[in-house]
Amino acid sequence: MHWMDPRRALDRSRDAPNTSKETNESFRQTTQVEQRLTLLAEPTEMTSLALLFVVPLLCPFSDSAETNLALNKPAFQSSEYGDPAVTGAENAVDGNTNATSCTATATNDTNTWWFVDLRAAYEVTQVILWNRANYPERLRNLVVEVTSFNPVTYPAAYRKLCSRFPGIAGTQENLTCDSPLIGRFVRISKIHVHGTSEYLALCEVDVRGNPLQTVDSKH
Ligand SMILES: [Ca+2]
Repeated sequence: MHWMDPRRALDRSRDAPNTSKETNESFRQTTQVEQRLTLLAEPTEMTSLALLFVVPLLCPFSDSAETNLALNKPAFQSSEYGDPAVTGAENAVDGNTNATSCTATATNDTNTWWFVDLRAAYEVTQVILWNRANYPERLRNLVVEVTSFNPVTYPAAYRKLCSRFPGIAGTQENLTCDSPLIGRFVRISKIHVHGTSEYLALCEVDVRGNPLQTVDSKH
């Protein structure tokens, strides 16, 4: 009795020309199974890779652009015209675009602004403004900016320009950012001519964009 390397024994059994009919049939079936497994393995691996890297990137983006990111988020303004319950900053994020639900700053405010905290960083692409039909001049000569820093806590922090709107806003103005901007806060300010006092009034602010994504190969 002598020792034989198992790998050589397997090779010899596959190559043996005079094995029994039963052995040949078993070998043929084993080979067919191996071939089928090989054929199945390639598309299965490719499909898995596609699910890992493509699906997580595409699905959230396609839905998010249809969502108003500002809806019911915390909002603030430079001053109060009167009772905040009537003309407060949150009136611009309550989902009501009518003139019955608008903001207003104080009479003597010469540096008016309003901003919403989206509560997370987004890639902001568009800001839609709704103006009131009566006193439309209260929404004019506007600057729309996006920043990662709270404009009250860090008033000197860098703000990225989304869009400028000269003149009086119509009932609805769709302002598309010159390029998508990443940030958590969307700020709207009014350019006051020679420091004059003007109200800033917004009936609704609708912010569109995409959540920030990180590639996660585990999902
Ligand atoms: Ca409103």
